[in-house]
Amino acid sequence: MAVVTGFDLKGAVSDNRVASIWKLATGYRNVYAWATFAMGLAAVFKALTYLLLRYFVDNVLIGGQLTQTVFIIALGFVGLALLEGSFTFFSRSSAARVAENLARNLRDYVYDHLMRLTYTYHDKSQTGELIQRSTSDVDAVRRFFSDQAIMAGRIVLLFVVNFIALVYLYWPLALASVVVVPIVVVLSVYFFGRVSDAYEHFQDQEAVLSTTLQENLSGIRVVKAFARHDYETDKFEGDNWEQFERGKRLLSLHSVFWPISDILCGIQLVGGFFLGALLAINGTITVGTYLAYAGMVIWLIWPMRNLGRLIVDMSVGLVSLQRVLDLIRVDKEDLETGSHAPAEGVAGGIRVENLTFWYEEGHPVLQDISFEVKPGEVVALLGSTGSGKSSLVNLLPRFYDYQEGHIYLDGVEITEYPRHYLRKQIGIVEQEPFLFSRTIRENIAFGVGRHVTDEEVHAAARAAALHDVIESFPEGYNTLVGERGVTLSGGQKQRVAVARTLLKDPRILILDDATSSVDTETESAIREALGRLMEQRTTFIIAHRIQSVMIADLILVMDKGRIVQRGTHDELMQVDGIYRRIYSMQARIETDLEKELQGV
Ligand code: DCP
Ligand code: MG
Repeated sequence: MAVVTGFDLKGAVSDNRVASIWKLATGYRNVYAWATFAMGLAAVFKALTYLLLRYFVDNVLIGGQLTQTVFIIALGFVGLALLEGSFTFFSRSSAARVAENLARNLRDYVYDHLMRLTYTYHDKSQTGELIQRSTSDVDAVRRFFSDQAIMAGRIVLLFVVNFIALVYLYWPLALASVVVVPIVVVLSVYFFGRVSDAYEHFQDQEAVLSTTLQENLSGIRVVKAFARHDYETDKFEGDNWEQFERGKRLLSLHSVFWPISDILCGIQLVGGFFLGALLAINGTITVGTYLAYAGMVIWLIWPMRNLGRLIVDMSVGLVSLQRVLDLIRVDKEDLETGSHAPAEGVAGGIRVENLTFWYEEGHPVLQDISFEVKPGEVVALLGSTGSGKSSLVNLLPRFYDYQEGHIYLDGVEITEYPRHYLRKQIGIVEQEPFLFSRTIRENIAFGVGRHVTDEEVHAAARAAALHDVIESFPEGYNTLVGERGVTLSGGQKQRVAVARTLLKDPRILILDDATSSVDTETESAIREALGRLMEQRTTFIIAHRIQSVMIADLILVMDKGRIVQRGTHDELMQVDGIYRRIYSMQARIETDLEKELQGV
């Protein structure tokens, strides 16, 4: 299973971002601790280099004793440089590796989480927004853990170590060298807030842009058919312009902040050099101390300069982290929990009692539905568009949860079954089938969690009256289907979806308008093939043609979320009602058509 083990991010969701980061780093904290330690050592070796420099200048150079100590000191410089370099390298590379791992896990987790969110959540959310959170935001989080976390450690350690070393050199000079620190900190914190807001705005707009783009690309046919290019292009330009404005605002914040912080740090550096020189000239400190100071103070200013950059970058990382956590916060579907999961599968008897269901409170789409099907029987649902047929069958695999009443499968309420189990037992041909940009074979074999042979795939395709069509393609079963299957016709797509469900071999089969896009002849071919396949399984058929529903053991005629008529074809033909009206209408159209054809 694709679930990332030991990485339950749900636990990392906290209102406190620091707590979230701490939890996210679970399992990686040791490496970070080592990286920090190594970085601290590197900083110490750097400071030691300057102390050695002081010794060299004061005791060797000025003392004028050019003996073999010079070589020892030279070796000391090389050794310290090597040590500093190795520890810096070790620290950075281990942190980067860990951050890549963390980001990979996070990406897997977010993807897995997206796949497991409820239908209701996906109904309401925009694809572009979700894509952005799982790509660009996750990447910003990665940068947070690889660059910024390490940078934070480096800044703190370099500052602390060099400050201590400076205090050791000559403490009044050390104090004089950190005068601007409070100003830089206050400034950084102020800009942190401003940049966070600006970046959040920027990301929100980027999500709007990706959603517009994604919708227009999937709906390109509609845009073209209604000649709405200009309108849609203008709309995109408007959104893009807004994105540009927000990006500009973000950049202008940066362009104000950097010069200010650079000027402050520059003044501090020059002031320190100057003060140190004065002290050296009047003999308060030695020349060696001055040189050591000049070297170290650069590494004291460096953290100060980078503190601002770090804080600003971090605000970006933290905003993205928040956006990712907000997504993770959404409850996913519980696929596994459930007390009833008989290993031998289900028989397929279904009883619905006083069922009421709504998507939005106060607007029930199904009301007071009751009926019963024995295992292996066929139920047909007939009714006007929007009467709730798809909604009713979508409750069976628990895509949505009903509010009132009961649905029993083999006498056990379906809420007792784990969703995963239930969905293995039920095969559904969706009203608007979706095909992946993979080969036809892969699309047909999609729902089967095991290796399938060519014979099995061909048998399923034959049953869906599709085999000959596929064979006529130059690439046969290896023909690639474009996104949303644009290279196939509507009827061909439907038949791929039928084949896919048949191959899954479910106990309960749901055909939601599965033959709406195929001609009458093909439909009867599929019906014949399905007739054999439906024999041992409970089947729900939603169809508009009487021929497709008349074979059913039970026909339910629906209107506005209620069952208004029920019975077999013969029973329903006895009474004056919607069913008989639809029948005679369709029969009339057909005889008219026949007459016309004969007249030709
Ligand atoms: N509905 C909704 N949210 C959804 C799906 C549907 O609010 N995610 C609403 C739209 C309709 C009502 O529920 O008002 C019933 O929709 P169905 O899809 O169940 O209707 P049918 O399947 O009967 O219609 P059709 O024959 O057009 O497929
Ligand atoms: Mg429908």
